[in-house]
Amino acid sequence: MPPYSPASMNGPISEKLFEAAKKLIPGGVNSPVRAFRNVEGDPFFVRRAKGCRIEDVDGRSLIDYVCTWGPAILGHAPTVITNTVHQVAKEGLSFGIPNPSEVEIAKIIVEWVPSVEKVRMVNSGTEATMSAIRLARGFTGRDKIVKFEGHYHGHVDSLLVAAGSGALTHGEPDSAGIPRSFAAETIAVPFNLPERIEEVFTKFGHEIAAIILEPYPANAGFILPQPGYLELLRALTTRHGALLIFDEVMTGFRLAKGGVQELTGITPDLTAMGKVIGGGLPVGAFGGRADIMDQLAPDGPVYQAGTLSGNPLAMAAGLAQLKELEKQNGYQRLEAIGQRFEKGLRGIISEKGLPYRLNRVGSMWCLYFGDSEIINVDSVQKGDFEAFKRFFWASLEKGVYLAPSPYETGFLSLAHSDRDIDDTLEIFAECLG
Ligand code: KE4
Repeated sequence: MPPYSPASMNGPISEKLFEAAKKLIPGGVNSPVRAFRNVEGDPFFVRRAKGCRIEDVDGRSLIDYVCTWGPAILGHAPTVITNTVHQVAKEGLSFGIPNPSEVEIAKIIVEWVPSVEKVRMVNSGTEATMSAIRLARGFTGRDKIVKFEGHYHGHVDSLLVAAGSGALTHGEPDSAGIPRSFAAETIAVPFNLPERIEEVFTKFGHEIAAIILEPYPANAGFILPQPGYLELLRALTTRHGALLIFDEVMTGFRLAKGGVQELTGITPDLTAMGKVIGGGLPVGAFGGRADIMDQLAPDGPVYQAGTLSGNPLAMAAGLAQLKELEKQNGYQRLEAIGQRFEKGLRGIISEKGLPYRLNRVGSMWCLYFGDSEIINVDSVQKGDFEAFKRFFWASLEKGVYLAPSPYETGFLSLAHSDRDIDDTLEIFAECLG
């Protein structure tokens, strides 16, 4: 087993920057998962990124499988987006007044996502899920929200209960600073256990405003719903007059034009979106049934707002990305890239007789260092995190950047060529087992 190295591998400029950053920014980072705490090292700093590669400030070039946590589906800094942003920026950066690109992106989202009849743009995935649950509470007049352990919906007070992603990393599933009264209105249950969610609805059905979930949970690795489970959630919410909210901030526009709801044919009442629709700029969105969305101000009583919501630059970047995905037949090509990656990695695992599991759908994947069936975050936590850490550092040392946590999903982009995938698999063969 190659020993894993602490971040002594970071170059001198990264080290200096991190020392300075820690004096100015909490933990030296603007988002906790970037702090490399789950791999017990220090983060490096990036100077530039292009295609499937990132270059750190000390000149080290890495093949990137994090893709800025999902948005870089075409790869980093695609010319079609950077050229568009340059052009549009000359006309203005933000107006705070309606602009044509807001209508254009809303049209595409409504066309692509089966359940969305109306959509509102915001500036992050967190804003999207926060607004969606407020809207669900306003529409139903109920207070309780049901979520699943290990599902992460951004840092929303009501949803940082038994959360995934960075919250798991810091071993504080429930964040400090959340009033007990807030957490009391959130019911967290294990995913993929039908009897548990049925119990909740038997007990609280008439008080539940909505279930919110990641339909393919991607903040505790990458988990798939058991057959019939999403259908059960749809039936329970319909029967009890609660709403079904799909958090597709990660999966939306990544796994298909219409995300998981297109792949599964399950129609939620509301959908939270983000990442890919921003083309790398800050964007989120939430949308769904018109009768629900019309409850939003200024037409309805549910208030929601944002200075930079729908700003022309972010809309232009998102539009350029979505149109290019369609033009390049992106989802089909991503599936082919995913198949090459999966076939190669499965070959390595079986050749070495490693007790590991690999989940992949399209361009999202996760390698689990353990052989228990992965049905929810409890099964993920049984994994061998030491083996993950060794793999992370060994891969980084050889030029492959993976998410610095076993709770995160890996991504592929249209910029990952056959050569990049084959080079990566060669490195994985050296670093695994
Ligand atoms: P943002 O507020 O970070 O834009 O989106 C929150 C969010 C909501 N819903 C889902 C399913 C998400 O995955 C996210 C954010 N994803 C994490 C990655 N696991 C972002 C990385 C980070 O926190 O820095």
